Amino acid sequence: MTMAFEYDSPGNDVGALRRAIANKLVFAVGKDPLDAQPKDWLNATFLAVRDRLVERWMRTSRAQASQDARRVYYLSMEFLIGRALSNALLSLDLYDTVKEALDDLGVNLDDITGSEPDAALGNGGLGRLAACFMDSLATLALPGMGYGIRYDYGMFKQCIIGGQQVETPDYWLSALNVWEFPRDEVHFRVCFGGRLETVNGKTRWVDAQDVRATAYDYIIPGHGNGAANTLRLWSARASREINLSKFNQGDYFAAVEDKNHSENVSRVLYPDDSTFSGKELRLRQEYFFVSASLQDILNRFRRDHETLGMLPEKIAIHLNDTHPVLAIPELMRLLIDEHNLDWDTAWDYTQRIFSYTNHTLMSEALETWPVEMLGRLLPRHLQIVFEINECFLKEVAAGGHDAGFIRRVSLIDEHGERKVRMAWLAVLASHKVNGVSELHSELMKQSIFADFYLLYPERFTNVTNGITPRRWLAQANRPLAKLVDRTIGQSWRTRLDDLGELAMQVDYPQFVAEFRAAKMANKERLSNYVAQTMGGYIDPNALFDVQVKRIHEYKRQLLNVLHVITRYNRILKNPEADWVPRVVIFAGKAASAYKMAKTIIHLINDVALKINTDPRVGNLLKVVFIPNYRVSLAEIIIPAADLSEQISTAGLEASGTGNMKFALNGALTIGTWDGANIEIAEAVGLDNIFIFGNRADEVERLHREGYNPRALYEANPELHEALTQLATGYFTPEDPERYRLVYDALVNWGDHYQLLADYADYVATQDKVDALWRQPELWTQKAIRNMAAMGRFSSDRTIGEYADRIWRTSPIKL
Ligand code: 26V
Repeated sequence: MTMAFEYDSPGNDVGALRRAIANKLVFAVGKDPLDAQPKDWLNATFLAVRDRLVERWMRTSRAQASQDARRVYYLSMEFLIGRALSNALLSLDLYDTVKEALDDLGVNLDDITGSEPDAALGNGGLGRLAACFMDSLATLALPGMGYGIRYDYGMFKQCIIGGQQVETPDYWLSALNVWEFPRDEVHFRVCFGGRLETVNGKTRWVDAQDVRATAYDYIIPGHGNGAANTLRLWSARASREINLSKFNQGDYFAAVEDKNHSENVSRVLYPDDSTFSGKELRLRQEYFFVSASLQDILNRFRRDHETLGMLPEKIAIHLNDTHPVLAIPELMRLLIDEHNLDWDTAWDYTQRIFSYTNHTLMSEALETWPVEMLGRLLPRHLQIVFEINECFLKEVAAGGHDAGFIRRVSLIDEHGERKVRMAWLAVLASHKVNGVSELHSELMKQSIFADFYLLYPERFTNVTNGITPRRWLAQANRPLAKLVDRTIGQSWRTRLDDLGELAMQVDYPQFVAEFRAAKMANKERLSNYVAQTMGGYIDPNALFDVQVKRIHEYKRQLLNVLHVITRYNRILKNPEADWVPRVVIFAGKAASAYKMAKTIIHLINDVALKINTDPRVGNLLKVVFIPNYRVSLAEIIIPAADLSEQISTAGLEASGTGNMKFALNGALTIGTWDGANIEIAEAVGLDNIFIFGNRADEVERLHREGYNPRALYEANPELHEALTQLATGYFTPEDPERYRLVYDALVNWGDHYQLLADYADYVATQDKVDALWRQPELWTQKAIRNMAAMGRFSSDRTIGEYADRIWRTSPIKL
């Protein structure tokens, strides 16, 4: 006879949590409270909080299985999650309770949350978007999960030494990794290499080498809805611990080397989101996680269904950019080779299952894998891609298209070394393809996918990005969140449109004053952070002008620097004038091989050093480069911003999501007519945002018809002065040539990102910013209007659109 399965549901009052944390510290962490370090308290608290999520998690899994709703699988090489503890506490509404429980134990919650490492398994916008999407999927109780890679090393840590970026590895997995559940029993073989054999008309992939993908599960809590979803990340294990024959021959190191080699697949995140480099290890990573995920998905489906007949009704697989596109030939292979479906059925299923999001139009980031490499590593997949291409090109030819068109749409680029065009494959195999802002989705149809748009216009759509208000307001900005709660209640956390009610508050001086006080508290917090980590004082009364994002030429941190230099020159010429004191804040990482991006960091620091130590300037202008930008640092910087710099060359920033985070936290935007800036401008009204510069069509026209940056340089005295200072080593007399190439790139080599074309308008618009800052009431009213208009930019709205229009799935009942 079996006993009834009984366990203790954990309690949620202060006493229960205090005992739970104490128990975890002693019995799970194994520490005497007298010796416990902050890290030990963090782990104990983690484990206690995690217990409060597990029931929801199990209930959600069961509900998903029993209701047999269509499940969404979000495939992404990157999930830039950040810290988990505060987020979990907020989702359970246990923040204050746990704080009190820890207080009773003599421990400060904010001290220990600060010692949690970020899960930095992503580069920037694309990875952070995936993390916001996981939060919204769970909060909307949608049946779905994320799949990715459990990198041993995440995004590198950035130090600034002598003004320059130095990278160090980010080993984020500590010995006791309390947030993940290792699932040793969930593992799949992933094969590489080998050759193809045909037996009785059936293709077999033989003599391959394999690695084992092992699952690690992460709980993604829904906000206040009792749901919790799963993020499953794969880690590589050697399929044999050591090579026994080598071991027996006495070559211990060679034996262990093999193991290392296969486990290297999940070792490290590629820390570059600017250029595609075609490294074989990267291709292995892509296939590794895609193959394991698809085997897992099909396994789960077959557990609950007799046949594969319902597969396309019951699952949707989303491709976050082209990085997981090998999922397409992998699904075809599994359906045909392992499950005996015929080609046409497999292709029909594939097209109904997949959808794809494009995140960039920049040609240097587009993935194209050499046919030679694909054939060597994944011979069966290459064969399938060739076959898809053959069917497709036949159809295109039958449609009467000419040879030029056929060459352009072919999945194989035949210029020089033959390459597979992954974006083409994604579009061809998906029923829906979306861009991430209105403008980007339009440009996508007119530029890279113009030919495919002609063939399949109904496939193309837009889903504008969004951000989770839980992390980016409730968690990051407690002073402002509390004010909003007091004023309109808490519903905005899951219905961000409710912030609209704040608009009327602009007429209530009490609210306006409290809004300003919240901003001031956040600026003081940032000022303290800067003092503690870098030394040096920044005055919270100054205007905080902030540009934080990856360093990339198209994002134009250099344009910002040109404005800083201009402002410095103006102050020196007229030190007694009534200047608006500003602190210009930068942060962001440069890809390690991206020379110009690294030079820009160096320049910012050199300019900062000169300006910050110039007694003639004093507090009128300070420049700060805050090292090691990451999610947890963004949570400190963004709430403290007065001005948000979103100044990419129009047409080049697909959406931007930082722009939304700043506006939600009561900063005003200075930005170009690009990406989601446009939709933000439409939401807040042109009176409440600073737009400048050429629009995408004008940028494109200048590009086509020729553009003369030198003429602009010669015609504008302030621009001339700033650029000459760069060229002649004004900021670095000890090394006068240091920025000569920067000058050349702008003045002599065509200024590819058209900084000089926008310079004058940018500087004039910065003057308008100053003018508004002198009217603090008006400034704050506009900031409030910005915040009030951010409803549309919740990732709940974004995910709702994906669910309705692309995945065709709906929430489960809990
Ligand atoms: C690209 C590459 C290129 C090759 C190797 C590795 C690698 C890794 C990541 C990427 C992603 C580049 C695309 C990207 O991050 N796009 C950003 O996506 C955001 C979310 O949609 C959007 O807000 C940003 O505007 C867009 O730049």
